[in-house]
Amino acid sequence: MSPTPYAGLRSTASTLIIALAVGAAGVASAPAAMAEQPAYNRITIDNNLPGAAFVVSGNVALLPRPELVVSAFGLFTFGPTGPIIPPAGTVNVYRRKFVGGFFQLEDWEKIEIVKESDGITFPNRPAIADVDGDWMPDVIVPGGYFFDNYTGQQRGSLSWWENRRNARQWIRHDLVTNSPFSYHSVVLVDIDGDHRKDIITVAEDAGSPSSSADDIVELQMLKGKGRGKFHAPVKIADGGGGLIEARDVNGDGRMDIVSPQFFGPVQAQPFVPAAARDASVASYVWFENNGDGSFTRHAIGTNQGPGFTIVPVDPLNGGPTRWIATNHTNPNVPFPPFALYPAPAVYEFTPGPDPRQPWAVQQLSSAGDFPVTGGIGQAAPGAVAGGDLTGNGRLDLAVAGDGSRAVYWMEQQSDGTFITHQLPDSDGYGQNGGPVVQDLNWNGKNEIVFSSFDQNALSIWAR
Ligand SMILES: [Ca+2]
Ligand SMILES: [Ca+2]
Ligand SMILES: [Ca+2]
Ligand SMILES: [Ca+2]
Repeated sequence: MSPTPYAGLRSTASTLIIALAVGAAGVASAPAAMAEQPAYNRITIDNNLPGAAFVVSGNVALLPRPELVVSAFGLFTFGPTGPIIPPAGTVNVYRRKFVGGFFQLEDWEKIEIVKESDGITFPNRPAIADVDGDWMPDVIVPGGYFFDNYTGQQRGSLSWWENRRNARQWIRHDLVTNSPFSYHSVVLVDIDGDHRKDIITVAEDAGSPSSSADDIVELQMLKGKGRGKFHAPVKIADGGGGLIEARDVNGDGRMDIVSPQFFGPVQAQPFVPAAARDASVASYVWFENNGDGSFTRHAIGTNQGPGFTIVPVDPLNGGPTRWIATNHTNPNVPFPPFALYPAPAVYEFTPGPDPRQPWAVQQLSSAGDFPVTGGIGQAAPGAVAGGDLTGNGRLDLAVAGDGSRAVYWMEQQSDGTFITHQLPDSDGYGQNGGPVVQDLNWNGKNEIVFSSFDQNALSIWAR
């Protein structure tokens, strides 16, 4: 549980204090670099983004080049009982400027989508999608802090922001306001096959920071009416959490939902005998779309501790989707359940012939790749993204350290194993949002984008 921006996702009130107090302490060195390691340079495109949180990319404005959409929680202040959650954050789109006939990675124009005056508490991972069907991508913003309800506040929200004037003007549309739940991610997909896109999300109320028994986590659907209108959210299954993905996992033509689990029963995973671990205590799950409005939750992996993310990566040269996952743990904490979780790791999951059975798992990272700074409240790693970073046609990974206060990339070797490298100039660049792996400047090489809550920054690593 680290207080990242994503952070916000996994922190407790007490841990947040510690985390913020610890700040950017020392970070152990990553393993030695390989001879062929590309030399990355860090380019900071915003060094004044208080509470920098999530980063996504997409083609928001006309011209086929990607923009960055970035959320930020705002400025934290400190009261007698610890940090005070900022009441309002921001969401901005960064578009590259055309300077001297070139698009340079250094030159970006920042346009506000969600302003502080809009009063959105903890804008989490934005989703870029055409909500109203006018062919212009819009931005959906899930919001809220998962311990809010426990402290008597109900500031969870879902809103979408209509793209006007080629991403220069954004019209607010509220879907959910003043919710006791927090929302961290959404997918816009026609889940029920009526040819209207629906919103699927996970609602989380983490209750008391000191108890996982009172957590309420449920998969919710906002059924689409068309033209950007939706019904109120309804619960369609128990569990899941955090950052969800939509894929047709079992190939039956119906879209399913894949999710990590962090809050709730999974926190007691070590106390459940391995053979008895079902989907409720699984680190990662998928929700099978039964086609009749019901969803069945299946375990993907049941031995990784609290899950942070699981993402589909489409291979570069065809072949099946690769599922890459991270847990979120801290071996520094000497007492259970924390001490019993597996160490911070990046995993790959591969479904067997029956994806309803737990998937084969392989650990891609090595012991000690993501050293955590600090005790309870800190955890690693964070989110992960895939892409070829070396230009040799093999899939590599970018990994947020989060409570391991740096950013990393994992280089795939010819034998399929991975070697983890810390990106240069990232000591203390902790509690990261992103990564985005994309060729932003069309030079044939992928860049890596991370934000840092610790440094209030948004940076690109380029080579
Ligand atoms: Ca639109
Ligand atoms: Ca629908
Ligand atoms: Ca399916
Ligand atoms: Ca590039």
